[in-house]
Amino acid sequence: GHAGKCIWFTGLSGSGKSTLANALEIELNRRGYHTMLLDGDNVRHGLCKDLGMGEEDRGENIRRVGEVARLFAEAGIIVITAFISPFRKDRDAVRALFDQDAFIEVHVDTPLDVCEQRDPKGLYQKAREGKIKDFTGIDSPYEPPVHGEIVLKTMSDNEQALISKVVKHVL
Ligand code: GGZ
Repeated sequence: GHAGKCIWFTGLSGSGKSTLANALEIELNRRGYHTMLLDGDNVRHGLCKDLGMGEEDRGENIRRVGEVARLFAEAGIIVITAFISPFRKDRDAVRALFDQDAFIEVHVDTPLDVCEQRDPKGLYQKAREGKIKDFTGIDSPYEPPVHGEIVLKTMSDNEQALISKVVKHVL
């Protein structure tokens, strides 16, 4: 067995968090590690379906995810999470649940204008039109990590290079 950990991806909508989290999970599984991937798709429709996108609800979303991540990590699983988690205080509160080397904060650092250009779900456009309120980067803040373990520059490195950067730090 190995010590469980939490690899916490944070970044804007459309930054590439989910793509990278998925690729990381595949790579860790290939190496024989047990993983659990938590993201909006499997959390916001279930565990957190009562929560919205205001600051307080986002805080509660991140708190619940953090507690679930700790439970899985205690069972020796490598937990990978992919949430915007825009508020530093919420990420720091999750960090405090883990031993120092068991929480790895990964900033998926893609510029807002690039995320907005990609706009895979048309959400930025809707936010600009005022059809979605409290949209991160538009009318709700994103506070980048200041003491995060890893920064991934998706504009300058390919996916393989980004994943191996995380793998080296985790194993
Ligand atoms: C940001 C929003 C919003 C608002 C809906 N602001 O890129 P996506 O679409 O697939 O992922 C985003 C997801 C954000 O959920 P999280 O649980 O990651 O947020 S947080 O960590 O802040 O709790 C986006 C979509 O939901 N989405 N409304 N207002 N993103």
